[in-house]
Amino acid sequence: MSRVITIGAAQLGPIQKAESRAQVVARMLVLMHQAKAKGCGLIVFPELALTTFFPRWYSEDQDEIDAWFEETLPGPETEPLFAAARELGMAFHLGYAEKIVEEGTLRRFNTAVLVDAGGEIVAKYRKVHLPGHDEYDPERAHQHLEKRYFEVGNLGFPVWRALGGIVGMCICNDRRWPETYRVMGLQGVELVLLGYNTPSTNSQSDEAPHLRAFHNLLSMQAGAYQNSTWVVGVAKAGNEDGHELMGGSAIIAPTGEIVAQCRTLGDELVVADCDL
Ligand code: CDV
Repeated sequence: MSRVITIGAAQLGPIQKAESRAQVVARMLVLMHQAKAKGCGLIVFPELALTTFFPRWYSEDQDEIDAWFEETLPGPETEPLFAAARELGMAFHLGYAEKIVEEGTLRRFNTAVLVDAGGEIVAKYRKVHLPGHDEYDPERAHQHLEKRYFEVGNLGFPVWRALGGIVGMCICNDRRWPETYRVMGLQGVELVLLGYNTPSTNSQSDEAPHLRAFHNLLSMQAGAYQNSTWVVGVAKAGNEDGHELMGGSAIIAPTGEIVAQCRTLGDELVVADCDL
């Protein structure tokens, strides 16, 4: 028996440091309506989708840092996404910076949620593999301060019975590690959702952009094939304040084949009918 869900991979083009959440959410709503017109039951947005990729900027000012984080979800600026899910009857996956008090301790994570078509958060994942460094590094063309701004995720790699199947999530650098998919594979995962912000170049090596794009797809296609799962990998792409992020957002079948892929570095929706 087939269980088909139509999925939209909603790549976001660049978000500049000065751009507001309201501006970004307006772009996301356009993509949600496009997805609805194409029959999507789920739309997938990137890692840290609501702002520029702020870990490239060093700061010692905690107020300045906290301005990148969400203390509530939905909050006043993100509520329109939840309202659109309810109005359109469409689930969404969203990456964001989470600031939360847990057991009396203030904590910050690089997080993703799955929101169902009723606008309820039904699954939450916190990034485990945090790349980069925790102090200012003058050798780098851009900083990558995830180790400064986030704690390692404390939820493991669970799966959820949702959307008529078994769904898992991971975030960006997690996609490069076989155990990410394997832990979910051993729980029977059928659909892995992930967002990424990946620089097109590495200022510490001479790796060419085409090789980095190959590694992006290699990791996700291998994870899909070796665990017989759909993988939906969605980029935030393009030039953010002078720094290039790769695109290449893709919907990958359990065979390892790419069935839909973005061609631009801007806001772009690609869609596939995914039989779980
Ligand atoms: N946001 C990320 O986790 N980016 C890493 C880069 C820094 C290599 C990635 O694995 O794509």
